[in-house]
Amino acid sequence: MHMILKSFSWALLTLICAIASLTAAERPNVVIIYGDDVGYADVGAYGSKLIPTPNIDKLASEGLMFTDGHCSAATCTPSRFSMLTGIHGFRHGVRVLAPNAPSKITPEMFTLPQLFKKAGYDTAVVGKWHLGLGDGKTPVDWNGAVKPGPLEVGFDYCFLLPSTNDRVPCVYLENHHVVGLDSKDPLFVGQKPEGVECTIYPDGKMNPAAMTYYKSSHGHNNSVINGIGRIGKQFGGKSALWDDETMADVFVEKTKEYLRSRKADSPFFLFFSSQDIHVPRTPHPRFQGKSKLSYRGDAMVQLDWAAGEILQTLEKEGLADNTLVIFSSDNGPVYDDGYEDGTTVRTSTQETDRGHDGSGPFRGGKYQIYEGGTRVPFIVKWPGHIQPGKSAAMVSQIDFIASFASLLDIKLNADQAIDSRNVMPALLGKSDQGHTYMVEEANRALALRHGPWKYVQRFAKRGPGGNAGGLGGRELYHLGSDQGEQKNVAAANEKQVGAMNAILKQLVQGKRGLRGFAD
Ligand code: NG6
Ligand code: CA
Repeated sequence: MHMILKSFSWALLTLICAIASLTAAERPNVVIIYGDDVGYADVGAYGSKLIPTPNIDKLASEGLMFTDGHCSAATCTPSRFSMLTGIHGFRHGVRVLAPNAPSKITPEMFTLPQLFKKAGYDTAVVGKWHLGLGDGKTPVDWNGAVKPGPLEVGFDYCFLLPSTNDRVPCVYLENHHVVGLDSKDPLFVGQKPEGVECTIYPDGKMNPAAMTYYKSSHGHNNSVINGIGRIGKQFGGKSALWDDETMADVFVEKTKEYLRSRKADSPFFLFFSSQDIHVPRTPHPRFQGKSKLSYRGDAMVQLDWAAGEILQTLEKEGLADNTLVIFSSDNGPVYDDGYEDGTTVRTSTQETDRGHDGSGPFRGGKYQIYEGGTRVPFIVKWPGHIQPGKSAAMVSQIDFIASFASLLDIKLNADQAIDSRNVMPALLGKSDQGHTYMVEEANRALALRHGPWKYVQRFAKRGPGGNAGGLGGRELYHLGSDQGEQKNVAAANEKQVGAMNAILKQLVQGKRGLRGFAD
């Protein structure tokens, strides 16, 4: 009897363990650590020699490092929009947003955090948003509840840099409210109602001397806040101003608080969206001089530190074993991007940061349709589930929704996340096959990757998502033999150009999205 009981309880225990591990395996925590303007070769593991990134390198050595991993566009807003909705930005005319822009994600769209919520996850975003706030019908009330925003599109918690660090308002937003706002100094963005008294910041155009941190070379010269000229006008909200040099510390601390409050049996999705290494680059003094470059390299050291803090916190809290971590970026590298921070060094043939080329072997960077614009560091780690190594599979962040839907066994409707396709086998390293075709977006240009070929179509005015996109020139590159996109072979391969043009047209005009086509 005793023996029977013993073996029965053993069997029961095994069963419970099996269910528990099955549940854990089916529902890992998911953390996306997202850099801003981090290029392919800004990470040591991807070739950077002058910027130490030991924490991201360790992640790369413990996970799967993609060498053909992409964000969907060469700028922030469309990339983030695509990652969170699984829809290409050009379908909704998504471009870099102004400080006061309304939410680009609208209530009828299905989002990545909503997918996780369907699977019982808690969801959070900490850091840069830049996807717009408010419904566009009534102006956002920065002194009241700022919404709709992340909480209305699937996140349970948010702590945000509302737009970009070079745009106003220079305040943090926690859930619906600006942090540390004093009602006696109300906050306005764009313009101030007449008769209301609040702090007036220097205007960079009239008062360039106010830009004491560094000068703006172009564009960034509206409100000067913390000695830095910004895009857009802010009035009031002085008590709520962020401190640029401690922004990384603040985001890391908020993230740690979030991770410490997690329970082992309840999965979570965390989107850590760093402002590094976007301009104005303002690394904390303890990181200044830590790379062999200038502000840009030091900001990357700061991002690596932040990634390390998050990864160590996962370890300390006992969460690491069941957490799938992704490290990537929203677009390729840029050097001088509007501030005289001394980053850009120009030679007659190249623009780099003291010889450091953040796109590595690829051409171009941020804003551009060449590979450097969207081919970014892309690392996925999930202990026990992903064999460490490298993968050449072509994958994109736009596929996260369909891929996690497959992992979590959730069915997407045909009209949800229409451009997102399941590449989970590639993300887990179970297959070395990524997509056979993929669309890349940049300013006034689209590209189609297909096998070894890349076809680029430029538009005279706006992209096809806007109106009247007149046709510009066509380019064709054979990435198999010319990964640096140096030789446009369109003229010699008219048939290939025609075929790819036809596919791209179908993909762009088709209402069923990329998922509606056989891969
Ligand atoms: C550009 C800004 C640039 C940056 C970019 C958006 C100027 C001259 N340049 O318009 O500094 O803010 O928009 O970057 O204003 S992104 O990473 O958010 O897409
Ligand atoms: Ca960016």
